[in-house]
Amino acid sequence: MPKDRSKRENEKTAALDSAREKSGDHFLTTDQGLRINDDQNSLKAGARGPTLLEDFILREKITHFDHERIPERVVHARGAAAHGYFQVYKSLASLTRAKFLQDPQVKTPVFVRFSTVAGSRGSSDLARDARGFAVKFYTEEGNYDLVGNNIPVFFIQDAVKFPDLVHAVKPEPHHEMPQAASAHDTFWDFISLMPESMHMIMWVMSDRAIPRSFRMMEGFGVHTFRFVNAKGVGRFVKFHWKPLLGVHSLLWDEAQKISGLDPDFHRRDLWEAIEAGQYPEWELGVQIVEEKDEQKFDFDLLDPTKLIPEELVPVVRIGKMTLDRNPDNFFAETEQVAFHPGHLVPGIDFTNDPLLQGRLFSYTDTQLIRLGGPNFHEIPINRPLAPLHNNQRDGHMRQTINSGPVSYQPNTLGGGCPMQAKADMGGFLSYAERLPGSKVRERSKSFFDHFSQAALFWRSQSEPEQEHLVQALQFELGKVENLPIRERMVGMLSQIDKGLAGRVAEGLGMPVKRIEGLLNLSIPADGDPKDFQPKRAVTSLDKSAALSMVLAPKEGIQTRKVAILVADGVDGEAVKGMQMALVAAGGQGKIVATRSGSLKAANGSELKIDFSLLTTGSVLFDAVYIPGGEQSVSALLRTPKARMFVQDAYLHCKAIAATGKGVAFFEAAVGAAYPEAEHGSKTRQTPKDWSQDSGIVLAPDSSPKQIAARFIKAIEMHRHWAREIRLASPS
Ligand code: HDD
Repeated sequence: MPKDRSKRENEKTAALDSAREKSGDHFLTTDQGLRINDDQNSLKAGARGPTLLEDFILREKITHFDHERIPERVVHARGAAAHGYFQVYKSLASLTRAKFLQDPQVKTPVFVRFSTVAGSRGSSDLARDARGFAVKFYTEEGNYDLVGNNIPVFFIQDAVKFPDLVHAVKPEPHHEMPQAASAHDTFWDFISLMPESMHMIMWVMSDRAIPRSFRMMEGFGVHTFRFVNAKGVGRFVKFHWKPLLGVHSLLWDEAQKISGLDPDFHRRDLWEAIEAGQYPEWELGVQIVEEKDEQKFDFDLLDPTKLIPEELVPVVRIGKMTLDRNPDNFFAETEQVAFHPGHLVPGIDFTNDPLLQGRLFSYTDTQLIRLGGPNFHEIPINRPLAPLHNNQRDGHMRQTINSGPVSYQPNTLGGGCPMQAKADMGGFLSYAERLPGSKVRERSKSFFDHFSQAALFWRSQSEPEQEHLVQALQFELGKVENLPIRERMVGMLSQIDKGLAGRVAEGLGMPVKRIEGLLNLSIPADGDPKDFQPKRAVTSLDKSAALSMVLAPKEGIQTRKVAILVADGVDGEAVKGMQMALVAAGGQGKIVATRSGSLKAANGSELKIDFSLLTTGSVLFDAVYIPGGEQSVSALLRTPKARMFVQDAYLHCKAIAATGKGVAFFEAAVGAAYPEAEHGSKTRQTPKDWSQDSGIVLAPDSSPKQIAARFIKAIEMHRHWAREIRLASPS
């Protein structure tokens, strides 16, 4: 915590303490306010006798404890959240009448919860999974919830399939395994029979499903929504959140190791960034499509398995969200917050996307069981800032004391209040869409192209991203025990791209078999299956650069965490010099040593150790620096965990710098472990050979000052993928 911040906190605590002292507020009480005289012993018949039923203090305490848990969310159970605010850049009056999107001076408070989908509350943050990205805007017209994910499409097209999807991905019911993982038979059994899920599968098998942090992932509203302006003119809109720190991910090997070292990695990262004043920021972007253009795409705007490529409709950034305050209490806020895609404000409306329509039922229903009744809107985190007036009354845990006899409408006894509000008084008017059609249980024919955008995603990935996707599919399908499921999946992948299917199949040691007539239960009973078979992938685009993380522009090293690997006798000036350079560039240099406590540098100065090798690994950092110092380097050389630390960072394609004798350590640790890294040669020659390895900055005769700029540039790239490609195919 910065110094002035902790001083302020201390002053606040002291003031609170003295206020409490005066009011007697510091005494322990029962829930009825009775001051408790002894909280260490229950009431007994004699010091060695039985406990008495009369002990109402014991009973109250234990009863409350017994009821502390509420049902966890059926999906998105594991999450972390923060408070902040949103500000629009300029008025969007021409597009929407939503008040919070009119005035750049207005700061609308928000509460944002990030989550994984499949795992339980106590599962690891590092699961391969979509991440929930749910934002509650407390606007003056009522709460607006944008309940999205970090992936712009979804597995299924119709909400009626949601329970099946979730049953398939959750732990298998007979033995409750595996936790927070899709790599098992029931998930892939379901998916291999659901061609519509293929686009989403490409995303969840990509590195997007293992983000570096919540702060470095995009968010998407997924469905096409509607903006409606004051004149009642509607336009289609897709929502995007663009993180100002860029979009970055982990490698699967890292995710697995971090799960052991720090399963709270994402939660901790968000918490610590906010405590350190490094407030995470996202820009809200919109893609706008005029109503007349609804049919101009080669996909259906109402189909949630499709995105609108940014090359076809650009994302316009309309405002910024900043998260600047951690919750005070996890349960009261993060656990009890209740989101709902149907929490709308005037100026924003739904479309007929059948996934969205089904969601509109599910979210209220789930809060009734999770939060215990219809009054969950009165829980502080869910309370709108806008005043509430209606005739809803009573029910479990009602907080509001409504006065007077009138709880109906129309009335005269209450002066006609509360009254309906006309549109110009802020009343919500549903968009008056014309709805031709008969009542049918049917999927629109325009929803049946399941492979074009999956193929677009695959083609748009860079070489390393494609390789990671192949490896993820090999991992997941490799865990599937039923071979026909694997076969069906590989056959399905071959509809996206034959090369992709071939590579996955090779790892699984099986051939790619064509699946005749894809099983697709969404074809109507009287429909001719031929009419509903997915067409050959056609799209007006060959590639979409926006779909690749590797190709995205990289800017700065703000908040990136660099490990400075040291032992006693380290070159103290080098440590300080690098720390200063990193901090000046917005990053952090943390001292990682062979033990905890503090250590003595060669110049006699004392350095506080931030992390010990006993509890950390380079997977928790973005880059590594090894300073010189004879004694420090020889201690590191004798420590297998220190060698592994740098080897891992190398394998994970991170930036690594070394100065002085630190270079010899790097050479000994990495050169010995990966001799093939040196451009195919099996024998190492001189240290300067490494200079061809982008991301490796070695300077035996230089100070950190001389190499800091180069190192910082290397960290900015996030990863140096050429290394991975070379390691995978030594010549
Ligand atoms: Fe959902 C929670 C996002 C489809 C039913 N969903 C939930 C959360 C997020 C999403 C971020 C967690 C909110 C929080 O942090 O409390 N859900 C999505 C997205 C979807 C989607 C982006 C597709 C575009 N969801 C979806 C469907 C259904 C649900 C089709 C049911 C028909 N979702 C729920 C739920 C949850 C939920 C059961 C569980 C806990 C909760 O609502 O409050 O109602």
